[in-house]
Amino acid sequence: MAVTKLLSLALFITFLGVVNNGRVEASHSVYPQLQSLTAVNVLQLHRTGFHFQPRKNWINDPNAPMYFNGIYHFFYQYNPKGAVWGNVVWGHSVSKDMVNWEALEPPIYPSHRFDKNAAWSGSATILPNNKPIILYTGVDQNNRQVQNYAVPANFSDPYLRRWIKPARLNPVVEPDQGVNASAFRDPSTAWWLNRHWRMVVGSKRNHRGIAYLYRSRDFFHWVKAKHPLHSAPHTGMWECPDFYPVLLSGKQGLDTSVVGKHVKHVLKVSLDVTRYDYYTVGTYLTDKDRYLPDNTSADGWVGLRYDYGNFYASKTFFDPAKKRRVLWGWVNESDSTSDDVKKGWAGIQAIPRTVWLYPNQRQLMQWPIQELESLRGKKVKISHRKLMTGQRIEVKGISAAQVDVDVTFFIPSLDKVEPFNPSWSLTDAQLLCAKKGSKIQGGVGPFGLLALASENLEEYTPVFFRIFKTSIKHIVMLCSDARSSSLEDGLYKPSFAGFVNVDLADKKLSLRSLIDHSVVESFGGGGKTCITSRVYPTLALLENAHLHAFNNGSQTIVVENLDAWSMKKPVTMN
Ligand code: DQQ
Repeated sequence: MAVTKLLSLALFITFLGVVNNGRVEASHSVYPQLQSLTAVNVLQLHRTGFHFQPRKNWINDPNAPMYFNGIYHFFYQYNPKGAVWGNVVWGHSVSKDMVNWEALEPPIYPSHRFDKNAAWSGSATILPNNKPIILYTGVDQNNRQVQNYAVPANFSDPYLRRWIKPARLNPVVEPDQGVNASAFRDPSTAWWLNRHWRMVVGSKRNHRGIAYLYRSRDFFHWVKAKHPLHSAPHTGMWECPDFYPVLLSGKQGLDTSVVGKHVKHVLKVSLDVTRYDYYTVGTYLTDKDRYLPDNTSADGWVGLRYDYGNFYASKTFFDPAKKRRVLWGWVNESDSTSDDVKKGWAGIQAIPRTVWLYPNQRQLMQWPIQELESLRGKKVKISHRKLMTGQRIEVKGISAAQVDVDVTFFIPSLDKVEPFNPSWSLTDAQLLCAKKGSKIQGGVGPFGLLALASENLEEYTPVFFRIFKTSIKHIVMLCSDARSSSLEDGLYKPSFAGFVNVDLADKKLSLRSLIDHSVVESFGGGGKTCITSRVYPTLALLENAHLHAFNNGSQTIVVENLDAWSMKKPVTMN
């Protein structure tokens, strides 16, 4: 798409996001007549088995994930009255393993002049005396977006059920002159440096996306820095900025305040224009208090994504118990609003993922938290099986609608790899996936998994690789193609895709997919490229769902090893 076209699209969508029905709002679609339509029945059909979701109603952004005294806390944007966005309060669930969850009462909701019109997204910081504090966006009585704080009412309650928002100091940050008061939200976790706390708030000026930087000595009085931490032209509103250090090598996570030569920094922004999450890897110039992405890391929608599918408004936190950084992301529905209302629920969270820097220091790696494996039940294994052109191997003996499958493919020969046409875009794998799909025969590939397949393949979601070559290297594409996922019309069925940066020296490619009734969450190349698709089969349901490995390339592929586990449901899920 030409840049000018993109810009006008940005303008248009951003405009839609600011004013709708005369109210200031985030850029979620607003259906006033549906917002408070209480669900009579909660339809179970496409509900997930092991993904986080509340019992009913709408859920969006993850908020303030944190670990405190042996308990993981997870907050989220939640409509307690209906299955579409609106009436948003903070839901709250607690867990000892991020697999089993117990829902508590919403602790943060509009109640004061500084959040009279909404209580939107925010983040937690653990103060040095081991006291958690939350910063969140309130929409105040004048419809301005302001930043407020909330603290636990009673630290001896292990679940931190009640939170208070002291009226004396709130709001702690107001939009000053020059800041767009209807695009000023989602405070990050704060970090401590040179005797000051620092945090960023997402914003935009015209089409420039901005992460405004604020400093404070006491967490209650914040001063805006002269320069933002970072900004980028033509990227539109930056929602939910997240800024954190990653070790140069190793999987261990770091506290958000760590700086030094042994780390790089990551800045993630959720681009309102495209509704995907993008990150850059770079350097935090602490003397200038600015972040500089590496020249291998592009800002904006040509840049790296956490997930090339349905994944937005994500947030990480440092888990001191397991010394890891954990990523949460919201996975919205791809069905229609009327379907959501019928279902009585909408939105899930992706499985929490451990994130770390890949040794080439240019991208992150992501992998489902280890605790998920506690839900693995019956296991099936397939080893050293050839997949000739057009062949499929069915993975039998597991419940294919609720399964964790991890496969390593071996590519005997790369001689017949298809040339990469220079006219194809290297920044838009989705377009290429749409063009090539899972059936058009290539040289090496398409090969991969057919998830949620009906018996006669009327429905299936292929997650697969296709390999191309230029004169200098191989290009590996991972697709998660929802176009044949359901016989139902009128659904959003995108052919999501991303490139996987691997050199194929060992001629192996791995793929893990978490398949859970209406979600297929995939990790290619050991977590280099992730894609989450929402799908709504009509036939491939429960015991009528099937799982296959397939190869539609002209070259034989070997399933070197495939492990599949039927997944149990958590004992408690909200
Ligand atoms: N959702 C929240 C906002 C945020 C947006 C409102 C991102 O704080 O910018 O529900 O999905």
